Amino acid sequence: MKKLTLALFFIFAAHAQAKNELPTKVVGLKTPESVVQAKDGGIYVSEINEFGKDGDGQITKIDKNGKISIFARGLDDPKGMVMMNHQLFVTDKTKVLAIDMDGTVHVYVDAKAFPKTPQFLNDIEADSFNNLYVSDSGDLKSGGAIYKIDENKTVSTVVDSTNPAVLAPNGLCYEGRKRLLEVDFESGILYRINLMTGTMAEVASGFGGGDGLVRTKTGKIYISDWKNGIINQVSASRAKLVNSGLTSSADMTLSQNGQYLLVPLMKPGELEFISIESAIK
Ligand SMILES: [Ca+2]
Ligand SMILES: [Ca+2]
Repeated sequence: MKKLTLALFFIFAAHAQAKNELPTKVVGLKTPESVVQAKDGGIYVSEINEFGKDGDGQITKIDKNGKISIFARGLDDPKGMVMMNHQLFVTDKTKVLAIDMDGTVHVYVDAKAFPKTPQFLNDIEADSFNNLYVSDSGDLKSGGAIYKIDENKTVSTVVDSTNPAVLAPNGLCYEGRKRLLEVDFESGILYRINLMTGTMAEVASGFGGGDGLVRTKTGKIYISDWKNGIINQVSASRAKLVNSGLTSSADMTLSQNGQYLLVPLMKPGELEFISIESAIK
């Protein structure tokens, strides 16, 4: 605990601190991949730590007062996260975990529950009907899939690589009306998937190593590009650059107040807070 306090700290912008707002940066994280902010303001960050090493992954929590603690430990390579019904759901290699709000970790579905053994579970999203959606990025170039996990923990295939548009699905975002947005890490194409039929329609392209996918209340869509360290906005059917100079910008989220993109920078081990207003140039 002492070590963690020393290793991790906030960097506040003077004006942000005065207004008791979010910090601008958290440093000292261990290969952070994904972040979510709960309704109570608590921020959870998944940390892979060493890639491919089991047991060293963890979830760090930053509470609304800026207090940092390890929320759950003993994970393998945790990645995407989503809150649903007061539990935090996390993808971890070939399984999905459910973590109670006291940090107790349960296996929600294991590798055997999937129609085909997953290779690289990545993002996870919830709809308003207690269903979860998870992307399998395959070998990060091809062979991926997207699965649905219903409230009875039955796993079914939404799309798989029999569809040539499916290479390495990564970021997911439920749009409502049984439609799921998905960005592919290999092709950099944003798709809208009809969850009733499994059909995929191209929305926009040019997102490089598309990773985090965020949709604001007013319908603006932002996508982080892990390979190029940039953030784009969807503008018509193209990628429009809104932020650059990042490194391995991974699965970002929108702050609860809608004013910041919270962006994990995987290799530098940082969580960057980017004001939406400053992101729009
Ligand atoms: Ca690990
Ligand atoms: Ca991801």
